[in-house]
Amino acid sequence: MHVDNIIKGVIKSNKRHLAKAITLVESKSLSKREDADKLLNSILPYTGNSIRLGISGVPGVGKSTFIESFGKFLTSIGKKVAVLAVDPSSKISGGSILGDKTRMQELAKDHAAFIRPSPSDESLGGVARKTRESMLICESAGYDIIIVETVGVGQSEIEVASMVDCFTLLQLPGAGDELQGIKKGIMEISDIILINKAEGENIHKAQLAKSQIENALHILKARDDNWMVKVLLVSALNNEGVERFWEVLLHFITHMKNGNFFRLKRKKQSVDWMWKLLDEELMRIFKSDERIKEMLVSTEEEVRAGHINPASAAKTLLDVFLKKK
Ligand SMILES: Nc1nc2c(ncn2[C@@H]2O[C@H](COP(=O)(O)OP(=O)(O)O)[C@@H](O)[C@H]2O)c(=O)[nH]1
Ligand SMILES: [Mg+2]
Repeated sequence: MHVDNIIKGVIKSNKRHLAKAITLVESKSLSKREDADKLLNSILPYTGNSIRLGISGVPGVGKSTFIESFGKFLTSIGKKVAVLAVDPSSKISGGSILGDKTRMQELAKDHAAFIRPSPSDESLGGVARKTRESMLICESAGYDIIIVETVGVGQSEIEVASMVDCFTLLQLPGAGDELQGIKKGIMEISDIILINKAEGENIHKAQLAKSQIENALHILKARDDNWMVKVLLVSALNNEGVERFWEVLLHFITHMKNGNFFRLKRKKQSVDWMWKLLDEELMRIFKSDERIKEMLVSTEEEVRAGHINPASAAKTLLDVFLKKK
């Protein structure tokens, strides 16, 4: 299919074209990349109008179940929802725990929903880039809410937090988790915290977790945007707390827009992204330079052996790269 047709289809919100457009930006071929860039430039005027929501948490906490429940709620009130996954594990497992569609079967059947699993065979950096681009494509196709699901292990949630308007963390009821969250610095980047599986005999534990987390949040330093992080109890399985989450999410967005933080955050994210791409590309060019390739192994070895200090090794490599030597 010609890229111009794909563009037209995406803007008309045709799901088949949307899927093709995402496949295009996911492609590794350089010739496809030109088409992908053309597509991204063409759709740019149609982007920026949705709510970008990140959902994170440890495997098994109930992210997919929650997204399905929340997604169905959203379509029931007339919203269009797109779900994308950032799943660094898909590279290893070949299949994706996040893209596990069996958990979103209902939502997948919904005409107003679009679900796309994480591209497999990719580094985290690659997945993050593709997810950002896919997010923009879904926006231009008129999706009101874009949900990015990521597994709560290490760097992937930082990546996702830096591409969304609202970062929501799912926690399990019970002690320990909340403290772990603080240690890893996830609390600092979370705008809303949901304690999932808060039903039946879990309720008491969930309430305890809620107050522990709230106490922990008080200790964190005040945020630049003055938002007070909300902690809610939900049961994704029983569709409980989903509507309340929507209210809080809207409240958060309004808060951010009123204080002019919303635009600032997105602008900062765009500029940060540009720098990130520049960093990556410069590094790629550096490492693929013939003379650098020749020197790299031996230079590393000399640094390791303590024969040259790291600073002068770096300087020599740069000088060679910049053809000063
Ligand atoms: N009891 C209970 N189980 C849940 C709830 N949400 C999810 N689960 C279960 O927890 C397991 C993991 O859910 P899943 O959505 O795949 O978690 P993910 O790995 O975070 O995406 C599944 O067996 C779900 O049925 C909930 O609110 N209550
Ligand atoms: Mg999942």
